[in-house]
Amino acid sequence: MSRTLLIVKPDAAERNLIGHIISRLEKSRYKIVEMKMVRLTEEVTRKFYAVHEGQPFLDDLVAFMTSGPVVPMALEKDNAVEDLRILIGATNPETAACGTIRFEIGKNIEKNSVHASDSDENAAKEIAFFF
Ligand code: 3AN
Repeated sequence: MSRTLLIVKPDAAERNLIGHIISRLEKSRYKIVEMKMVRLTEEVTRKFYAVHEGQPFLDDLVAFMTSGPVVPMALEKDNAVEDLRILIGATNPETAACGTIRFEIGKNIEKNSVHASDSDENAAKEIAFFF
């Protein structure tokens, strides 16, 4: 078993899609081991996205992620990180594979509905960041 972190982003929470995302996760055999609804501050969001420091999209991303509540959750499953990246699809919903969560409900590259850790190392860091 391994763990990963998923965040339901403000665009999905605002459209009442939290339950839908949880259902997709549970049907894909993820066990929710931690979960909470939080309103992120600018400071916390900049810390979370520190790897994107200097990127032209960072200010917009921070504004978006602080625009409404988000739902971080720690998820457990075999091969949790890799399988979740497949389930959510590419960063840009326009190029995300058919059937992925971002293909299904993502609006654009910024409002792409969910975040998921991209490595086991980052998953451990991101879970510790929120829980
Ligand atoms: P992913 O969420 O697929 O791991 P990252 O970590 O490269 O993608 O990017 C983090 C977040 O930053 C994305 N989820 C997206 O909201 C935003 N983002 C990434 N690249 C761009 C871009 N070129 N323009 C606007 N927003 C972006």
